[in-house]
Parts: sequence; structure tokens; C-alpha cells
Amino acid sequence: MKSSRLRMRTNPPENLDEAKRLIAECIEHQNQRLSLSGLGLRRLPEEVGSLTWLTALDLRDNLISELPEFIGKLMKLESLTLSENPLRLIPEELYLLTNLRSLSISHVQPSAVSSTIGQLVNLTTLNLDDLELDKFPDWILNLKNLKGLSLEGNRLKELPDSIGELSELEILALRQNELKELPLSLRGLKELRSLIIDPIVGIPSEIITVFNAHQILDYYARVKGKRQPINEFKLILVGQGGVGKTTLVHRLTKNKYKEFRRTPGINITKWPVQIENDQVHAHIWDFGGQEIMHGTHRFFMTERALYLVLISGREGTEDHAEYWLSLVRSFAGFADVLPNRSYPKAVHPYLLALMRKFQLCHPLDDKGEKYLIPELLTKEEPELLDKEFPPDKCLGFEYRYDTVLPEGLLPRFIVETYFLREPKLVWRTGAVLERANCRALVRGDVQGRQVVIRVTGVGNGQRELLGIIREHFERIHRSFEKLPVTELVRSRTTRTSLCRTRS
Ligand SMILES: Nc1nc2c(ncn2[C@@H]2O[C@H](COP(=O)(O)OP(=O)(O)OP(=O)(O)O)[C@@H](O)[C@H]2O)c(=O)[nH]1
Ligand SMILES: [Mg+2]
Repeated sequence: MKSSRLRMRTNPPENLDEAKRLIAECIEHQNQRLSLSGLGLRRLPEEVGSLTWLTALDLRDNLISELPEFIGKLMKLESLTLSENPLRLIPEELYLLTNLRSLSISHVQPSAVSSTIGQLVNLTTLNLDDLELDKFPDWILNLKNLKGLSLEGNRLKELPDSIGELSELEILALRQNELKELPLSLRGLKELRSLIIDPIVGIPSEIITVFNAHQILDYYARVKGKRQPINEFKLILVGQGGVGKTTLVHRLTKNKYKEFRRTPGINITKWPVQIENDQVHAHIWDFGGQEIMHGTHRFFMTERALYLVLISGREGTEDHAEYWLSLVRSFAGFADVLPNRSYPKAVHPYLLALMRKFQLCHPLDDKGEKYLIPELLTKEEPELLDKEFPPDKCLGFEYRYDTVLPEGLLPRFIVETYFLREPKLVWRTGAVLERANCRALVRGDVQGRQVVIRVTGVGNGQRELLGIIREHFERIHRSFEKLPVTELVRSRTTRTSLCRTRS
């Protein structure tokens, strides 16, 4: 539905002779369609007013600034294209075109778009692209037969709830506006099959490009309300060993110099940064640069992160930049399949073994054909868990992380405890575990930097299950060089907490 925009105009000479020839031809053959597009016309030739049998008139890409009143005589018109003209004014007589089904009036002067169009109640397609509209024109709501509406390239900040009254709408195009939200009334449009929007308002591009209108809107309805600005980003430092990555992290976060040993694996450091009025947190991922670790970097290189490649600049290191840049390029865009060319089948067992070694996945069957990768699970927790695990009836335990709850921690816990899990009750940051008639809810909150554990059941089984869970957490905590965490035991009866800190 998008017209070409911001086209360079060189004011071509007016080709009136060609226009007259086409009109004469139309009269001779009583043609129902006439195109006078791209002829540099400054005004519409008067002869057009006599073509009362026309059903389609295309005036696209001319220099017409006023549409004459005689347009109202073309009462059989079903399709009218006025786009890409410096059109300032449309006459009131336009309302006489009661048969008009399709009107394209994109990329004209905003003053040309008036409520007169709202009287064309039989319109099924309306294109209002590139008009600098900063408000949704109310008169559109009169056009109850609209099936296709395009409002791209405007400055719309919001849409009215009443857009849900356009019950015939099948296609709605809204790209390149300033929309921050969508009205949920769009979900009531039963015929809507194509919603063309930018990745705005918490709807990631992965959803927009793959799903149909209703799937997009259902997703939006689920996340709306839960949304809040995270104000966080991921900064990934890569480069050869000894190039100075860890030293730079220390300088950025502490503004101090210190000598470090080689980084084994990955260190994640939180770095608060003030950006305008917002306090933003960067999570800096500092990779060990020794060659032996390069193979595992790929698992952590994700899209939507800021990459910083460090090179030493010494002689003989010229190739390093290219090496790291291509590594970032090839892996950062890789979100669930292994392309055959880069990953022939023969290397799959090796990759899987590597992923299992780093506890990034676990097998779901004995044949080794299906694997669960917790980092690819949905973020959404199954519903009603709070009802099933009421705090006052559960054995409660909490971990609070002073600086950061490392992103990989919960997926690793999920991999380690898969044998205790109820089928399907697992999401990216938590799971429900089961053992000897006792059940445990393990719920991680990465933003809130805490893990909450609630265990239901009776007798010793409850304590045993909590003990197993804690054992896993403690082992994982120990594998991080420095991870200050406070443990809280929740008492059901007195509601007090006992705590212990380790770092
Ligand atoms: N001359 C110079 N030396 C630096 C600079 N930055 C770091 N170094 C030194 O380079 C050595 C390695 O620094 P690190 O920050 O540990 O290097 P790294 O990239 O984290 O190394 P790995 O953890 O093995 O990947 C240390 O001796 C630092 O003091 C710099 O800007 N100039
Ligand atoms: Mg280092």
C-alpha cells in the first residue's frame, strides 16, 4: 500500500498534447479507464468533465494543485488516483461520486485531505500516505465499508478506540508513524488479516513479520500492561587475549586501573550510565580472549546487543579486527537454525556436545533427537501459579543478588534439574519441579535480581525438595567468581525472614 515517497521532482514540461490525445482516444472508444499520470499537467483539461462514462481515472504524478468542480460530473467513477500532486484543494462536488470505491490521495498537500472524503461512504480502499497527518481524521469513521486503509508515513501518535468501528477492515497499514500504542479495539475487527506496522510498542519484528493481524494483536494484548521500560542494554566486549578488555571494563565501571589475570570464560559487570534523564544499566559481557574459548562465544553472541571489538594496534595484529568483526557478524544474527552451508550435519553432534558441556541444553528423549534450549523458551510464566503456590501455605526461600542475576543462571538451573520437572511447566526464567508428591515453584526475576522458591506438600518431602533445589543453586553460584547473594528463609507462621549472605 506504500507509495514511493520523497521523490525528486524536476517539474517536467506539461505534456498537454499527449493528454488531449489520450482524452480524444477515450472519447472515440468510449474507454472506461483513463490514465493521465506523469504528464506534468498543471491543471486537469476541461474535456475530462465530459467523460461521464469513466469508471477509473488516474492522475498520479502531475503538478495539479486544484481539482476542478467538474470532477463531480464523473458520477460513474469507481477508482480515482490523485496521489503525488501538489494538490491543495478538493472541491465539495467530490461527494457526488457516490460510486467511488477506491481513492488514492497520498503525497499531496495536507490541506487537500478534508471531511468531504468522509462523505464517500461506499469507499472500500483509501490511501492517505505521506500527508503529515498528526491526528487520525475522525471522518474516516464514516467510511464503514472500508476494507483497506493506509496511513503510512504520517505523524500519527495514537489511534482512536473508535477505529474498532470499521468492522469491514481487512488491511490496515501504519508504518512510519510515531505510534507508541495500539488500541485494543483493533482485536474486535474480525475481518482484519493484515496489520502492517513497525516494530513498535513492545511488538518485536519477529512477531510482526511472521504472524497475521490477530496473532500480532493477541500478543500485544498479552504484553500490554505488563510493559515497563527496562532501561538496560547488553554491551559485549570481544578481542584477542590480553588486548585489554577487562582493564577497560574496570576503567568504565570504577574509573580505576588494575591488573587482571586472564579472564576464564565470561564476566558480566553491571554499569550504571546516565543517558539524558534516564538511569540506564549496561550489562557488560567481557569474554576471555584466549583462542580456546572462541568456539563458545557463539552461544552468547546475540542480536540487539552493542558489540565493542578491541584490537591492540600492534604490528602483526591487522587481521584481528576482521576476524572478530566477521565472528560477530556471523553469530549475532543467528535467533534457531543451523544453516547447512556453515553447519553441515556432520558438525551437529559436536555442537550439541559443546552446548551440553556448557549446560545450554538438555536432551528431551533417549534417541538424542530432541533438545530443550531454555534460553529459547518463552518468557511468559504459565498462569495461576500464584494460586497453586500460596505463600502462606508454602515453604519459602529466596535468593537476592546484590549486583546482577546473571542471564545464564536460570537456564542452567533448568538444564540441571530437568529430571525433576513437571512436563511443560518451564519458561525462560523458571520452572515447576516435582518429587515425592511435593511440588516446587522456582521463579526467577532477572530485573528484580531475585529467585523465589515456594514448595508445597507435606512432611519431609517438602524440605528434601527444597534442599535439592538449593544444592543446585549453590553449585551454580560457586561457579561464578564473585556473585554476592543473600539467602532468605521465609517463615510461614511468624512471617519473619532469616538471612545469610555469601559472596
Ligand atoms: N599499554 C597498554 N596496556 C594495556 C592497556 N589496557 C590493558 N593493558 C594491559 O594489557 C594486559 C592485559 O589486559 P586485560 O585487560 O587483562 O586483557 P583482556 O583482553 O581482558 O585479556 P583476556 O581476559 O585474556 O581476554 C594487562 O597487563 C594490562 O595492564 C592499554 O590501553 N595500554
Ligand atoms: Mg580479560
